[in-house]
Amino acid sequence: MRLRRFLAAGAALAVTTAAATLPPTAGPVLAAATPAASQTATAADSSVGGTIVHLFQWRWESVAQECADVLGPAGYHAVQVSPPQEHVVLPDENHPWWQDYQPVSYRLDNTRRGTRADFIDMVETCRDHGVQIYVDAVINHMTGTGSIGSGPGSAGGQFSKYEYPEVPYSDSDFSDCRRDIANWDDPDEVWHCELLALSDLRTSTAHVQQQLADFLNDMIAIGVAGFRVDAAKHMPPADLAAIYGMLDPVPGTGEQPYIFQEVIEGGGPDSLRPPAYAGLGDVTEFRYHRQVGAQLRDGQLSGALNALPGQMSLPAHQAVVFIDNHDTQREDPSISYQGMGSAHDVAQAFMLAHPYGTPKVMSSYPFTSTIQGPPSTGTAPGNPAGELTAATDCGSGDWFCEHRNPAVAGLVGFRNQVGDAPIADVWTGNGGAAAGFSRGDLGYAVFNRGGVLNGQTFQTGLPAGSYCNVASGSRSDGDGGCTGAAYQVAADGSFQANLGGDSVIALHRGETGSGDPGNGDDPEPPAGCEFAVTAETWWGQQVHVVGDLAALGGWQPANGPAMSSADYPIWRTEVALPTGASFEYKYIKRNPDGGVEWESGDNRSGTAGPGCSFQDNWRG
Ligand code: LM2
Ligand code: CA
Repeated sequence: MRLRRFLAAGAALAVTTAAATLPPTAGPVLAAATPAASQTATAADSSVGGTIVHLFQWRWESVAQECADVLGPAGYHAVQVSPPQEHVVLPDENHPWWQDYQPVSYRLDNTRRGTRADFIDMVETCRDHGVQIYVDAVINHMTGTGSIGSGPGSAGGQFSKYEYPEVPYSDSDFSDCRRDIANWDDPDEVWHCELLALSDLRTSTAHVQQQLADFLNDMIAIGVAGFRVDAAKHMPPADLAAIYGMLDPVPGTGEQPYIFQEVIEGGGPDSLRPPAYAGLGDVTEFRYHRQVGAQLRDGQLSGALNALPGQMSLPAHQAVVFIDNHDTQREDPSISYQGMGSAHDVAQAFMLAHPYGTPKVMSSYPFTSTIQGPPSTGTAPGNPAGELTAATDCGSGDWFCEHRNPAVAGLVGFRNQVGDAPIADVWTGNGGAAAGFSRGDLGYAVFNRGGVLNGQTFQTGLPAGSYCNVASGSRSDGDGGCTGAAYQVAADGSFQANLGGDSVIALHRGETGSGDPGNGDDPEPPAGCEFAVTAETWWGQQVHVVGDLAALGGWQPANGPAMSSADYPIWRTEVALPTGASFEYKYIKRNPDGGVEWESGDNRSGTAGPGCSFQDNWRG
């Protein structure tokens, strides 16, 4: 069900052919609450949406700047921003990020991400650059029982649990079941008891529905074009249908806001599963993270391809897909940028190139504790709102900015360029750790989570020519050359390449250009990096190097390259790593019985390049 234009402004630069194949601007939707209606595929609703990026916890000023500098030019369609309403303030827990998920009122006046004026400026600036704002809408509940039981909130509003005079809500506006959900298979409990002890709104009443619609319409009037509905699974579809039905069209486009609902698939009856909500708007497809994400993490590219779409719970046009989100990063950290680096980029790039679902790119900040708030220059209580650092300063180490990495940003443009062109020319290799496919005759992308693969030929549907690898650069405006590698596609549509470990090559018609060296060879062969560590061991122990690149075992002790003891007590090995890759690593001692001893302290870090050599001392 599509409510939005597929192409962001940045993609308008792209070359010709795709335009004809792109879906037209779809008309308004909603209202059709029956799943049956949504399963009738039409040309319009079989399309999937443009790329969303979740700028988790970014301040409004930084989002605005990013729309202008990065997101618009790269072709991102929308930004999911963190909840903007007044929330609890928790100095005792050092202002965790999840303060935002405990609303106190629906005022946008003062969160640590900025003021209402900043919010309005962000929406307008982004819109001017062709990027929409989607708000994370917390409408199932208000505050919880925790460190703070009463106000003031971030904008000064008074409250206590079940009493929120600013809205206003009072005791009778909350569900009768005043305890945590116990039976997750019982829809009545899941809908009407408390999630995490958060006061559960009686969303079936006219008063509550009106307050929620007023809150959402206030943001629509500002120009907000869509919503992630937080904890949608905890509200009956009928209540949601009533609320969505009260929403105004988005000014400017006249379309109804885009809605995607967070429904985490668990066990339980069909009424609690994603398809039950899909008639109302799109739905998060957690199987993508769980199944496709895990396979990409484990280097099973062919498995990831095979899972789509058959092993998903939703048809492509109703699913919002992601490799990780702000919750899974913390609760199920099996795949995220933290610790996975370039492997995570490969996974997000795969998601962008594949036509299944509306992709949501995660952009996050490093953390050592799961509750840690966003990077802030002030500390509580001296700076109670917590002054966030500028997220656009990606090099400072405060923010990861995954969405800027070439393999991610470049694949956003790829996705826009290929539109809904079908998958073709499927290739898998490297023992299933690499896979590639065409999107019609508009683009070709290949992904490798295994080791280096030299001199491979790939069959594409592209016309002969010289193409920029958009995963490593773009066409330079000055001389028509590529800023990264270029590949020559021959008259029969094939090209040859050396595929680095943990790497992506993506070619499309919108980014052609002559390349350096211009013959289709990867100009950056993998670098052989030497690792040497002085480490005393007992007889039978074996030293390995382990790190976040696939060639370093992806942090799996069993997969890290073994080192030679020929120069004992110096242990040595040489490992081929993707040139330019920054990585983290550590040494481990493996005992004959399989037990592992890690060296102490922080991860070590390095960058692969010509002559790379790392001389270290074991840290006991
Ligand atoms: C979501 N989707 O349905 C969000 O994606 C998720 O991040 C939210 O939880 C959750 N629903 C509620 O909106 C986060 C965070 C929780 C945190 C809540 C509320 O993951 O840890 O719960 O926000 O701030 C915290 C405490 C919890 C306590 C609760 C109420 O961790 O132990 O429950 O506050 O005080 C007693
Ligand atoms: Ca509820």
